[in-house]
Amino acid sequence: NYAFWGTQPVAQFNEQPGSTVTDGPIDKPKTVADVCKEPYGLPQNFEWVTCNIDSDAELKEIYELLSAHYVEDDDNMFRFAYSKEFLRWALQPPGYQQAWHCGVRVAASGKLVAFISGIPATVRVNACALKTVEINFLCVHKKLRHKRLAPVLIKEITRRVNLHDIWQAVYTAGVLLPKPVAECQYWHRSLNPKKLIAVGFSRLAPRMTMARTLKLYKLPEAPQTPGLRQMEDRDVPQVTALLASYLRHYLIAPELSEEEVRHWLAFQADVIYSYVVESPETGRVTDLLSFYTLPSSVIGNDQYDLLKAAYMFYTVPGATPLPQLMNDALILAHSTGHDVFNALDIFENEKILKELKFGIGDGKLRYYLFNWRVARDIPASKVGLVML
Ligand code: MYA
Ligand code: JJ1
Repeated sequence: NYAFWGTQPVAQFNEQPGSTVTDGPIDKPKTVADVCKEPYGLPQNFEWVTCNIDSDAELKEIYELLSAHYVEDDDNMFRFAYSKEFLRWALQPPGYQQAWHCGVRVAASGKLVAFISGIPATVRVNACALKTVEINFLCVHKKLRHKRLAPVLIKEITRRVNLHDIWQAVYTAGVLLPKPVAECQYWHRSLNPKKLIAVGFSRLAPRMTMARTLKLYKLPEAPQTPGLRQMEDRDVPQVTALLASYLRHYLIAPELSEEEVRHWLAFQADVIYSYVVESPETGRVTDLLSFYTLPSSVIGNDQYDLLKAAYMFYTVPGATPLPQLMNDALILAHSTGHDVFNALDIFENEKILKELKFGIGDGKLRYYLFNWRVARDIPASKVGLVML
């Protein structure tokens, strides 16, 4: 019973994948000439705007909308608090379109009350490299919820993307919609257990004291892999090749140009932390490790208002075993002030999360494709795409 999603070119729950189904588009083929040139109608008193991320004032408006109204956990204890610098990084990759930073304002006051964004990306799904848009940051002000504004935002961004002759999209959400191509599980590794317990993110395990808990999660001060250092611009060609050969093993993964690798993996404190292992013998880059910073507001706690979380981004084990590389990621995230390290059970993570003292979270992340059918669902361990 999905009044909106039942009308869209997405896989539906009732479809039984027969053995003859092959990957391909769901809609009949269209051209840019078929696309409506006028924006969708909004309810009276609202107007469309294209947001200019380069403007500090406009970026601040998006930041404030998301800080107060974006994704919360199931118990409404934490809400994602993407920083302004992070939003710039997330929304301005190579080839970004300003028209895909799409807002809704109240006409009279000019107040920004809704947002949706898309960025261009080539994503390979099974054997097909798709020119797609990655949709993210869909948000409607809490006072305007359940008025069917979200479907209008989705149809408008679809129109704006279709005008660029792009017909497929990728998106992730915590909620269940028709119909995930993959379902992934969040895992969490405590870095600052005392604070995590104080804010209700985690609990003292049965028969554990605070002292034993601190000892359990204690980490060395410095990374342990010889040759590990911050990634630099000169590493981009080798990192691009290393990533490409790694991502080939996954059924859904981005295809990244050197320019995109430079954008997504340039070290930027408090946004994206990226490190490489340079072989002391050959001087070649053998491994990559990266995580991004996404704090969450702590709702209604008088001791703390922000939880600083690191999220695993692209990590490629080459000469270094993955558990050792990930342990260095934990050490680096801790020493850069993060309280918790979050990861999904994608890539080869499932095998190593337990030994690194991750615990299972209460959140899931579903991956979706728009206007693309796949013959088979993709298991989490075959997902090689990280969305912010
Ligand atoms: S996921 C993050 C989404 N944001 C949040 O969760 C922030 C907090 N929540 C809100 O701001 C609102 O609750 C939102 C819904 C805006 C989510 N993705 O207006 P409504 C369907 C897709 O009355 P509201 C992210 O950013 C719902 O099933 N659809 O509801 C990726 C119902 O449809 P149906 C969703 O609560 C976004 C309809 O909306 C989501 O006021 C990818 C109700 O609308 C959701 N997360 O607003 C978007 N949540 O009747 C799709 C609810 O069928 C992109 N709904 O059940 C598709 C590709 C487009 C480009 C294509 C190019 C080719
Ligand atoms: O962060 C999440 N859950 C936490 C907090 C739970 C608070 C109560 N609901 C959690 N904590 C337990 C950790 C513990 C650490 C020590 C070891 C044992 C485990 O489980 C969850 C993920 O698990 N986060 C969310 O629910 C946020 C929303 C996730 C969907 C994201 C949608 C993104 C959309 C845009 O692309």
